[in-house]
Formats: sequence, structure tokens, C-alpha cells
Amino acid sequence: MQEPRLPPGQYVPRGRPVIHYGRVPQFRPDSWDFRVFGATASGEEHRFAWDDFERLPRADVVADFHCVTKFSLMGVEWRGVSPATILDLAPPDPGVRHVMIWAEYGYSANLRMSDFTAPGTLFAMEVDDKPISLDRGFPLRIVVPHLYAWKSVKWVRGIEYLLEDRRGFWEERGYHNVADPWREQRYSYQEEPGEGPP
Ligand SMILES: Nc1nc2c(c(=O)[nH]1)N[C@H]1C(S)=C(S)[C@@H](COP(=O)(O)O)O[C@H]1N2
Ligand SMILES: [Mo]
Repeated sequence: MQEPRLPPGQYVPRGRPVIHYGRVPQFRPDSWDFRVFGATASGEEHRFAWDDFERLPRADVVADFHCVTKFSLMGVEWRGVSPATILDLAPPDPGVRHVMIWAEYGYSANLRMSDFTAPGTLFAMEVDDKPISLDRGFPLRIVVPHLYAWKSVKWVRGIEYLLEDRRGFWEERGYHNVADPWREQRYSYQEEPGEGPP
């Protein structure tokens, strides 16, 4: 039997819906930066200006994308910077097990380090060979295709290395801390011991 591609409860819509909370931010290349802070190995914050970030080597990922509101987009082609590149240039303290992804306007999502370094996770700048559109996260979004899409933070401005797990924007508002669509981890009341911060 073939592996199913659609996680339980999901459907493929017409078109590609755009969803976010709040307004679409403006991109100002001169003041844009990507900050790596929290428990860095050096104890110092790292900062990338747009010109530096844009020159980092790019990788390709083709992946399906699953929103907790039940639509799934199949075979999306992303290009961008691998989390491994950021971990090399701005290494975490060895005790770091979780990462908070931070966006414009304070939107955030937490990831386990294992999800951050998973092969499909990417800081995407392009989709379908074009720069990502403003409403899909231009100039930079993370895609974490193996988790529900609220973890795929648009308009990313930095990451925070965490020694202890902490909930992000939707995880604080009743959504599952881990968010594996194959296990239908939609809501926080489904969390098993060890899946969320104490
Ligand atoms: N900064 C930010 N990123 C975000 C959101 C948001 O509200 N703000 N919404 C998330 C949710 S719930 C989904 S389903 C996806 C939608 O991505 P899309 O608009 O490219 O379909 O973005 C995610 N990333
Ligand atoms: Mo979503």
C-alpha cells in the first residue's frame, strides 16, 4: 500500500489560502535584521543584516504544508537558508533543546531543536522560484512542513535559543505544543506528559 500523503482530517483546497493574525508588515531592508539571542554558545547576541542574510547559501525543499484549519497544500517548492547554516554561524549553548522563532509584531512559535534541525525545515526566501510574496512572509519565513503550519512563522526576524521550553503565540492560546499533523496534535488539551512546558 502507498503511504498516504494527507494527514487525518485534512483536505486539499482550490488555490492556496493565505492566513495570518494581524497586518502584513512592511519590509525595510536598511533596518531589517535577523537576531540570534538567548542561550548562544558565546553568551553574545548574533545579528545578521539583510545584505548578509541574503548572501547565505540556499537549499531547496519540496514539501506538503498542513494548516490546523484543515487545508493542506501539496508539493510546495521552497528555497532558502538551512537552519544548520544558522546553527554553524551562531551556535547555541550545548544545553539548548528548544528554539523560539520570532516574527514582526511579536508573533512567535516554539520548536523542539529536533524539529528545527529536521531535514524539511528551512528559512525560506523563495517559493516556486520567485521571492515569497509579502502576504506569505516576505522577505523571510520559516517552513516546518512536518508540523502544523502555525509553526511556519512568516516575517521572521530572529530566533531565541531556549534552555527550557516556552510556548509561542498559538501554543499559549490553546494549540498543541508539538503540532504533529500525522498524530492530529491540534490542541493543548491533547498534550501528553513531556510534550509541553511544565
Ligand atoms: N508572523 C506570522 N506567521 C504566521 C502566522 C501569523 O499569524 N503571523 N500564521 C500562521 C498560520 S496559522 C498559517 S496556516 C500559515 C499560513 O501560511 P500561508 O499564508 O503562506 O498559507 O502561516 C503561519 N505563520
Ligand atoms: Mo494555520
